[in-house]
Amino acid sequence: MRFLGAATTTAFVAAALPGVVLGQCDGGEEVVPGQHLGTPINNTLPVTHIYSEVTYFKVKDPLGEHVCTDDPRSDFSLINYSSLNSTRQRPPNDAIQRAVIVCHGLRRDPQNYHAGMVKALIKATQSDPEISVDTVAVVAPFFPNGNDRGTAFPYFPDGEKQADRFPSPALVWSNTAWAAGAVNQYPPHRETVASYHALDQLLQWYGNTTRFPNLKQIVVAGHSLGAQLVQRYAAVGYTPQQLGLDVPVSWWVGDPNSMVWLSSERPLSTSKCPTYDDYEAGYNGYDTFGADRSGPMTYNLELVAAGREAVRANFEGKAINWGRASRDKGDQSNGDCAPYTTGQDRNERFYEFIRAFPPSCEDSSGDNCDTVDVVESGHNAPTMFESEAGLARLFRDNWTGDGARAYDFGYPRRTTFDDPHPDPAHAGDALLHTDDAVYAGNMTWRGCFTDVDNAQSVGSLPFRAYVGPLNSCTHCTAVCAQAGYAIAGVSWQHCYCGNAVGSQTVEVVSTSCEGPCPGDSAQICGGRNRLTIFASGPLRP
Ligand SMILES: *[C@@H]1O[C@H](CO)[C@@H](O)[C@H](O)[C@H]1NC(C)=O
Ligand SMILES: *[C@@H]1O[C@H](CO)[C@@H](O)[C@H](O)[C@H]1NC(C)=O
Ligand SMILES: *[C@@H]1O[C@H](CO)[C@@H](O)[C@H](O)[C@H]1NC(C)=O
Ligand SMILES: *[C@@H]1O[C@H](CO)[C@@H](O)[C@H](O)[C@H]1NC(C)=O
Ligand SMILES: *[C@@H]1O[C@H](CO)[C@@H](O)[C@H](O)[C@H]1NC(C)=O
Ligand SMILES: CC(=O)N[C@H]1CO[C@H](CO)[C@@H](O)[C@@H]1O
Repeated sequence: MRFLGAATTTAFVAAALPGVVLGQCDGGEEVVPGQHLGTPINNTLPVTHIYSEVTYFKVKDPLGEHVCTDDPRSDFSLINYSSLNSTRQRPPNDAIQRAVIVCHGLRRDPQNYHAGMVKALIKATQSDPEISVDTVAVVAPFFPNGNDRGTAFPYFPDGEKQADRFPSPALVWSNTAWAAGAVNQYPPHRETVASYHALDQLLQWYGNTTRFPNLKQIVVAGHSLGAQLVQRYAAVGYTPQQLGLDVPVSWWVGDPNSMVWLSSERPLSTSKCPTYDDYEAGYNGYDTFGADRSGPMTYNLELVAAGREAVRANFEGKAINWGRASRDKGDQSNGDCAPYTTGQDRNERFYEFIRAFPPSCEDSSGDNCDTVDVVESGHNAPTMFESEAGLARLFRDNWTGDGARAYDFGYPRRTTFDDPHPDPAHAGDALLHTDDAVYAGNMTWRGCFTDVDNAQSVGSLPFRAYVGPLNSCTHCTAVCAQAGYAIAGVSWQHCYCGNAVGSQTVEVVSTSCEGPCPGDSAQICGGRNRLTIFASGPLRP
């Protein structure tokens, strides 16, 4: 992802050991999240926008195990980037009409996500002056890992015990485990706070109309790995009702690399991936997730124990706003085979997910209306936030509390199931990449299909007719028909024929087949590991 430029920072590594003792608070009162300023954490984190500041949010240990330093305010502390108002002061609570919580991606750069979101907010201001830094609270929580030591939180390399090396109350997670809700790794021996718990407490902080009397809507947004966090959190997270929130929450999920699957079925072959259903891809082993690195999962074990249908119902009860970048065909699975069982790249995985678990906007109250927006963009968070679709979901929808929300953005649609909140102005539009022609042998277009890839081991069509620069749909169907086959498949220079597709072959979204044919650039000849298929009868006998 391109962002506003990497901020350079000088590492903060304290020279001397501080006089702090971590332990159970003696007779300490119960900590209430945000009850007072979180304990400040020494750091050298950059601030990348004039309307941003680094602040600290006190997080309550869900199991009641407090962290005490000699700072009387101490308990777990989550670094959050908060927004300032137009006079660069903390806005008064009663001015806030909306809270947007934005989760950073793999690079753990909340300063850039905060700046990107504030930039989008300022863009929204241009057409609606009420929506501004004076009325919207943007907060970017930081989920640091050990690599951020000395920059995001103090580190004393000479400390004898781990507690001496990591003495601060900063919540720190192992590697990328925060994106799947694992418990914290530091402070050491206090490994009980799931990143999902920290998000719950942010929601409870804002979703309280005694504190924020004019708040109408909370949005939890994430792009890329931040979107994985948001999707997994929406799936297993407590409902706004369970959290006692007074205002609705919507979830903006932009371009995740993978998603937690809500059943044990997968659309593509699982034969190459025995671990395909393990958490964080499915829910096998949820309760021990992260135990090898910090502590086992502590979050909402009851829901997962109740089974997939219960998790699915929990997810489907929430308002999910999907943001899908049209040109994002990236993949960052880093050797993990599980994502490939749901698609070969982010584009396919997204459409397979919504095919399996269709978004809907049928609820008449509109409170849990899902939307799907296709945005002309690559894998780029600021572009997604600043698009018309982004501005609607992040800031405008239900701005006044009257329930108004924009229709889905991005036509023509890719599939029949990606339009949960259809724009009536586009009713009846043809889908992208459909082909109505009748080819040789009475073959017609059937769509885009998988072939051998990271998931599939069996080829899709048995006979390779030719490989050549003259390949086109017209030519390949003619050759296959003449040879007596009922099915033809094209992929770039390759032409395949058969009478049935292979056992592992499945149809995928049409945008996986976008390559112009070498012999006729007006026709589409498949894509990477993907075939455009034509047939005169059924694909399987
Ligand atoms: C932060 O660092 C300063 C200077 O090194 C030190 O005096 C102070 O006690 C530290 N505060 C915390 C909360 O660690
Ligand atoms: C900005 O915040 C300050 C301090 O809370 C407040 O007094 C002021 O009215 C706010 N400005 C605007 C324009 O809302
Ligand atoms: C809501 O906010 C008020 C005012 O800050 C506080 O007294 C109250 O405890 C909060 N309620 C909950 C459930 O946290
Ligand atoms: C809009 O916001 C109001 C006020 O928070 C809430 O009562 C209502 O349910 C929301 N409507 C929708 C459709 O989200
Ligand atoms: C061609 O296929 C269509 C259905 O796709 C069928 O109705 C028609 O009879 C077929 N024509 C021939 C000549 O087989
Ligand atoms: C809760 C939240 O997102 N923002 C908090 C960040 O930290 C500051 C200072 O502790 C609080 O005032 C904000 O409310």
